[in-house]
Amino acid sequence: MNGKILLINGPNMNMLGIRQPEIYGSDNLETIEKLTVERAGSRGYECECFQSNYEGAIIEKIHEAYGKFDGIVINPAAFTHYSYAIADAVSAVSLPAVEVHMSDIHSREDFRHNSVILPYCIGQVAGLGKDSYAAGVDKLADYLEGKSHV
Ligand code: CA2
Repeated sequence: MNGKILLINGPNMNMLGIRQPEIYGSDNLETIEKLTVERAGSRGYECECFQSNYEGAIIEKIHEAYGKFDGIVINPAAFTHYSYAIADAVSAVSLPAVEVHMSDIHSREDFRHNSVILPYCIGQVAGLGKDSYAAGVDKLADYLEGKSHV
């Protein structure tokens, strides 16, 4: 294996810390990426970070991950709820992926309750704020180390 994890953040995540801190907290994307890189490092993995507001760019990044990364931590943001194209990309590369959300999507608006991507992931972490990312890295690292068969 390559010892590498890919972190993907979807649309509007570049607005974190700028608007709606009551929902998503006051940390910005840069801080979240730094915390994720640190947690991955503590588990022995390099972590590359990618954010895009474009569905096609996210799909191409997932395709590029094939053969280069051991797994993916992804916050698909609003695409979580309707992008069958991103779901197909995750399925196509057959890499273990963990879906993460800062907010508890299950206690918000009805349209946020469902994820079309989760069926192709090994698990989901939601509602821990920025800590969802570290928990997502741990879930993925545990899976890669054979400690979990979720
Ligand atoms: O809780 C999460 O992490 C979400 O993936 C965040 C998405 C939302 O569409 C998902 O349902 C849950 C939103 C991304 C950030 O959007 C912002 C909106 C306003 C201000 C700052 C960020």
